[in-house]
Amino acid sequence: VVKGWQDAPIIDKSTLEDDLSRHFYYTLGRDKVGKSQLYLYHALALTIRDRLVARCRDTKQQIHEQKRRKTAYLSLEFLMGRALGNAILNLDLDEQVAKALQQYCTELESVAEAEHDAGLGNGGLGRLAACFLDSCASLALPVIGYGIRYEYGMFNQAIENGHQIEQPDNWLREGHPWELSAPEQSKRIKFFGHVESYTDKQGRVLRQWLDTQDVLAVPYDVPIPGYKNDIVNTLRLWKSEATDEFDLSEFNAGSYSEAVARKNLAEQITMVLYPNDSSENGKELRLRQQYFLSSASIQDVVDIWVNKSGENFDEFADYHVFQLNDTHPSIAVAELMRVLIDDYELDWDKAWHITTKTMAYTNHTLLPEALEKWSVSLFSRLLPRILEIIYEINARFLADVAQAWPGDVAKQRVLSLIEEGPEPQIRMAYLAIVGSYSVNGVAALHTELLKAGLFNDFYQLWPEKFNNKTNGVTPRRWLAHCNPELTKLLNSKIGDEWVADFSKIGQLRRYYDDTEFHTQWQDVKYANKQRLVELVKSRCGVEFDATMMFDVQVKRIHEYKRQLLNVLHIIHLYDRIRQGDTENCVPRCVLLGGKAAPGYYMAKKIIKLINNVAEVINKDPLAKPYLRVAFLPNYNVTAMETICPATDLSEQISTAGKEASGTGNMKFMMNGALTIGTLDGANIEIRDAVGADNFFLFGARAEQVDDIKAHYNPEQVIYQTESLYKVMQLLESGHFNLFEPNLFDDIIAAIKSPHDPWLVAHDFASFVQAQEQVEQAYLDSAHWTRMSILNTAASGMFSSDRTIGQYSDDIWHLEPLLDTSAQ
Ligand code: 26R
Repeated sequence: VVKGWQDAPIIDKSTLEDDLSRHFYYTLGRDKVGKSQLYLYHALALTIRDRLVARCRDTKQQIHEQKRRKTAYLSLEFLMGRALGNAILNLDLDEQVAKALQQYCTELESVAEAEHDAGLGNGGLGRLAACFLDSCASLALPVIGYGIRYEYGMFNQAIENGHQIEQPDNWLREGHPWELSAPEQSKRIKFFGHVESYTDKQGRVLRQWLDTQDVLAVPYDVPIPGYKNDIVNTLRLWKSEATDEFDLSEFNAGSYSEAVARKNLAEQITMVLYPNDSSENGKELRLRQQYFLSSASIQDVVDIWVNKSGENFDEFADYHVFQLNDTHPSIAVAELMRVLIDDYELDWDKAWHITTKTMAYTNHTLLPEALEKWSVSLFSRLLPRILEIIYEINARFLADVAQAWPGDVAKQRVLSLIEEGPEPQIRMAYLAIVGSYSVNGVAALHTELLKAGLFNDFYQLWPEKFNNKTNGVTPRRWLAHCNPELTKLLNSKIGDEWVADFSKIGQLRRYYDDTEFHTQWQDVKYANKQRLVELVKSRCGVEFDATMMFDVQVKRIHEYKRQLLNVLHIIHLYDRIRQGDTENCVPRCVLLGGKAAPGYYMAKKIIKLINNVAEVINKDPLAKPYLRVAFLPNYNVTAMETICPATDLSEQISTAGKEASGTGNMKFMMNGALTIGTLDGANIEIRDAVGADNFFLFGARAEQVDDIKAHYNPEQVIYQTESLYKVMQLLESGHFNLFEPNLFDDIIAAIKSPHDPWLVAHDFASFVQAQEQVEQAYLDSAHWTRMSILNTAASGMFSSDRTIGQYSDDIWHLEPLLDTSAQ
């Protein structure tokens, strides 16, 4: 503490109104004439940020003064969505904010609309990271998120003539009021160059990485408030910038302007998020992003350690964990080795001991095409020193393999970090497993499949490394914030403790048969459906009706998620209506939404099919009373906040064994939707929690899939299943592409192919049957309401607070910080 320095002034609730007007009129320089929701939003965000910054400083101080063990959560994606509503909820400022906004004749709901989503992620994996940050802060755990500050996040999806059009997401254009940059803590990141040996003063031969082209990593800190506990953690996002060095030859040749212009290359690294969540494509810029994030974050953690404890690393592993969110940042394993060996001159064994005591890896997918591999030749050019280290890790690892399987050369080949072939590749998942003390899957089935299949050899070698951490979602954003009406109702019955301790939601069971409560429950759902009706009307131009059943599938478009199966069912319903078979028909509105990776041909075709089918059905007056279909463009976090509270039926229909966990399934459940689903990912645990009677199960099981594939004959299945036969007839007749001949030929062929890995035709009949059970159940509204209540009541274990508690207990071993809110 420097004497004579003024302490930060206290900011509190009583000054919120004044702060808002100060920021509006002075920080932003606006006035009544220039009034706009955008500037009000910015002024409010700055007002809230002031309160976050103060607590963030205190939280950091606590971590540093007390020399705390902490976790660095490394992720290429953080799908944060909007921050304002969440911050107001967690800081308990609702009433203050409402009052302050009255002065401007407006309300929070309308001001909040001005905020752009921070869409720095593709889907499940990125949103999980965001839920985890909320839970870590709410549980007062010292966890810092490290990610990339992409200039352009996930693309905006427009639909033109039924096709997906990608538009850039310039989310920073109007400014990002939540972040604070700290340029003085920038890191240098090395690329290219070559490696040489040298001999140090003690005569040891060491390696140095020379003639590199360096890039600066500049940190931008985003505050992460805990729920009503005065803890504010940090999400540190790195932006790439050029160093001030010029290429000397260019400079001397008088090409000053060209030399300055070349600085752009450095800035490209963090320009855009790769919108791929399906197949890995090996682009050099993506590898640069991965190393950039890993190196900056490792350096940051090590710098903080050295500043406090000096260059002694004996206790480093007692105070640090690096959690790797999939293999994307797995190069951190080699980078930590490099920093310890090259920068701090530790010997290999010591460095390896520290690395394998601090790294932990989470796997998020079993799909072989999504497993990352990087070509050795690319590595040797871009990161020559890192490649050397990976070779050395591999040599030592293969010696262990030889010990475990004596004389088995084939084992060494299949387990090698380097896949041999015409273009040798580095297997990033293997690097992550070898370098980590913990390897976890994201749902029980997923972890079992990892152990039995993909990673079986590693499981035999190191069974103790493997563990499961079933995903969860934060009940703050996904219930308290997005469903205020239900929150009010819940609070009136069981109090509000469930927001901080979601295991308490189970108390709701007491009311599952209370008829007065049923009416209230139904009223809330109806009001939420009304909000979704508005959204669908304005975004899709389709008229939904809140008295009908809302059947929803929103998620990335992928063949394994089987939006196609959903479409076939919609066509089946339409066919029934046209045949006059409407006696037991429950009127329904079907909503689909999701983005396709720009290079994923089939996924884009599926979007077009959904839109064409929707158009035919929606303009048929015969269908109108029974069936309406919409595709919501640009599905994102904010859209989900309106969608999940309004959903009756949640579609979780992936081919069994393919969806690692799913997290949308949990958001729907919390908000009282019933699930129709396969025994896949966390669906299994959802069904176990709520009971088989309250879940609509269908389809092949994971362990049956291989057998079915061995004798699969979809043409025969179609021929033998009348309903499917009719659906395929309609589709093949061109009914949904009258003026676009052959448009859906590839989709038809995929369904009919004996090699269809997703078994769409196989599961159709079973799906239709389960949908008929849904109709039966929905017709009895008291029965449906009971099941709906039970779903919310049984969702306690799907809070990410539970998940993070387990990460902390089993992997991280963190102690909670002091809750200072009472003081
Ligand atoms: C390598 C690159 C192309 C890439 C592959 C896959 C980039 C991004 C992904 C995203 C994957 C890993 C993903 O989002 N997986 C999802 O993770 C969720 C959180 O664990 C799960 O709920 C979900 O089942 C899984 O698909």
